[in-house]
Amino acid sequence: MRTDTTTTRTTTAAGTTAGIAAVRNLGILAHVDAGKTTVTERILYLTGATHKRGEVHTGTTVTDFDPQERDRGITIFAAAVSCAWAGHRINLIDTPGHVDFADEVERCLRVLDGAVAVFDAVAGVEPQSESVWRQAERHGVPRIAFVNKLDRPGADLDAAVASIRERLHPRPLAVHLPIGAEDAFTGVVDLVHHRALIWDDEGTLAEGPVPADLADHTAARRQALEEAVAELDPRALEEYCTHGSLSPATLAAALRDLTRSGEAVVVLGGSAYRNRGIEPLLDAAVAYLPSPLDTPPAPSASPAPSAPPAPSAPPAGRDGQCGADPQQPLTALAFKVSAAPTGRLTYLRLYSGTLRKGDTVLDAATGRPERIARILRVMAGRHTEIDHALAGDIVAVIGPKTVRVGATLCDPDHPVLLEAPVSAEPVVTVAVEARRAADTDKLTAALARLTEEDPSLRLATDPDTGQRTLSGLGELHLEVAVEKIRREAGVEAVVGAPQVALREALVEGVSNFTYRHAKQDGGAGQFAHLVLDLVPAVDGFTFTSAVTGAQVPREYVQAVEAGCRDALTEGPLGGHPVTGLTVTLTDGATHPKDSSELAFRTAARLGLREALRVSRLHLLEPLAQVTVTVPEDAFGAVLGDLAARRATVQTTTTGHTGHGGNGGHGGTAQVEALVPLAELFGYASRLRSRTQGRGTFTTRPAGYAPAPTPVG
Ligand SMILES: Nc1nc2c(ncn2[C@@H]2O[C@H](COP(=O)(O)OP(=O)(O)OP(=O)(O)O)[C@@H](O)[C@H]2O)c(=O)[nH]1
Ligand SMILES: [Mg+2]
Repeated sequence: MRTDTTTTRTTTAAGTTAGIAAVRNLGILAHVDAGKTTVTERILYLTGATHKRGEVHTGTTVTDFDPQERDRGITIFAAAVSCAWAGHRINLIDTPGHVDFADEVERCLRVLDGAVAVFDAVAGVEPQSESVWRQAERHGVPRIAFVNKLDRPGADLDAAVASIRERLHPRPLAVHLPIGAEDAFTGVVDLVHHRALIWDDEGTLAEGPVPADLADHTAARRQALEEAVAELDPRALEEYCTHGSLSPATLAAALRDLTRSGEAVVVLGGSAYRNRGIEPLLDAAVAYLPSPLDTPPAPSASPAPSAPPAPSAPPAGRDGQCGADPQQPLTALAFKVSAAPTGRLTYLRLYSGTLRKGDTVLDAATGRPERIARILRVMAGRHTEIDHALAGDIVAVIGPKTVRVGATLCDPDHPVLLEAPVSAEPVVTVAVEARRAADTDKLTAALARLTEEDPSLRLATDPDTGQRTLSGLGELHLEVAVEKIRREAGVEAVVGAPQVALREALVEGVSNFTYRHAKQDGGAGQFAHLVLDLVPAVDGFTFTSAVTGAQVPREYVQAVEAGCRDALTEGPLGGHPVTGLTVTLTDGATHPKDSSELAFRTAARLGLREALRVSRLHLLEPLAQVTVTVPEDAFGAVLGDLAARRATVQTTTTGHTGHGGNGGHGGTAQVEALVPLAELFGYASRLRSRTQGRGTFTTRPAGYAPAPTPVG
């Protein structure tokens, strides 16, 4: 992340539980271009973290600081910044909206306690908003919704709320009513506190009574809100039944509980670009979203077999206990590493304990000690050095040299391993080589550094050609990676044509496949005898054992499973990963002297390889769910082009006037289709030329399907 910054030194207030309760680890999530970075920028301005409002289109925002982000006008790397609002510390993470960087969002979601989901008031819920919403749901991260761009022609808060209800959550609770529409949008009625919030052209907020012409509308909306809340919250119901209405305090308390339990989603409105709606958004984040104390402790995993220390129990749990206790031994997750050659920054979320400058901590997975030379709070445009950080906080540290993304850093006397964020499997591969042979080593080092920062990038060597290959989540992902190497390491790379990552799936297995591994070349021999059944499965790989301990001891059975996994990395059709099968160990035999775990693992690897060679498999290719939005006059050409790309068209909608579309002035059409990813290379520029730049499309990974058999 930022490395070109000055460092200032400050002292911190002594940490208390009250201090932790005032922390909000907040993510900004949405579809590409909904306005996340603009919202973040306005938050930093309002909280005094910056003194000017940067803009995405002029490349002057705090969080899109990478030169590629500024050039492309999109967020690529998640950026964490701290600021203060109403006595609270907000650690804000601006995330990328483009699907190729979804892994970055996934890692951030692991360390967030709450999120603001941003929506475009014209487009409503867009495909990638739905994806990140589900991602947040999987992580149990409570959300509030901000319907942005209410200044745009065609903006409609009610329609956006309806699309949230239809696609994301059955209970969106709008707490704002817009004042003025489109270009004349000037503010909102705050239904909870029954007041008008109006911003002037400079973005200065004035609070006043609800305008007379909106009184009836406000009363009706307030009553509807009270009824919806009373229906969900028992305490509110009691008050509503007794008094026929709810006090602002009861309403706010209920909204907080419903947000945290996920039973309802508070919806606010505004226009970040016009500086309208950000103060109430911050107030709502502080009031409704949880603090680290309200968040259950991070899930811990069992230790890797190679990890020397035996991990202890994870930090104290929910159930009335503290989710983030500074007195407990240290546990922290490294969720982001910036491995720039000028200095390595490791971003940590502290789950328990206190981290002090100069501490030596343990990387639980590798067993390596790491010294924390400096602790930094990342502010807009600079870093503030602090001498300690408490449970619940997000900070960056300097010192650790080898910590990778997903590592747990903990107290060496209390080792614990947190579950690492799950990384998406790469679907696109390119061959890369240095333009000048002399740069080959430099390129390899730069590529290796990139994969440390971004585990969804994988580096390999093609077994046939010996070429270095880089795999990632999409064309843009790889393009950005190669460009980063050029800019930061000064190495020009030649990149091959993109290839999709294929898989091999079992169609018809074999049973009673016998394999005997016996080696006798002086010294200790190797002996293992196995009988395997291979059966197709819907997805993935499952191993089962039907042998008794007398036939094959338990530790050898585990070695057999490990050996099978080794074999599945390269299938018989073309060396692609193998999936969609269940392997059962049905029989086996050992030798009193020559059997070992190694012998069984080797036997399983070689045996399953052979069993796969005599089984029937087919190739699978990755699919993408594609939403294309185009002007109606280009619809026919776009459909024809999709058909030529082996698309399965699912729905088509014509005569859009905005909502769910790209916000054009009527006459837009939308196509939803499943398209093989291999057919989408270069689609962005093709669509641009077919629609004179007016078409847009978004993709989402949609699993795998059988690939057509190559002719000849
Ligand atoms: N009219 C209008 N435009 C806005 C508003 N907020 C943001 N924009 C514009 O929308 C575009 C995208 O805004 P960003 O803030 O970069 O959106 P983002 O969600 O961060 O985009 P990615 O990070 O690339 O996913 C920019 O041109 C903004 O100036 C708004 O309230 N009204
Ligand atoms: Mg952005």
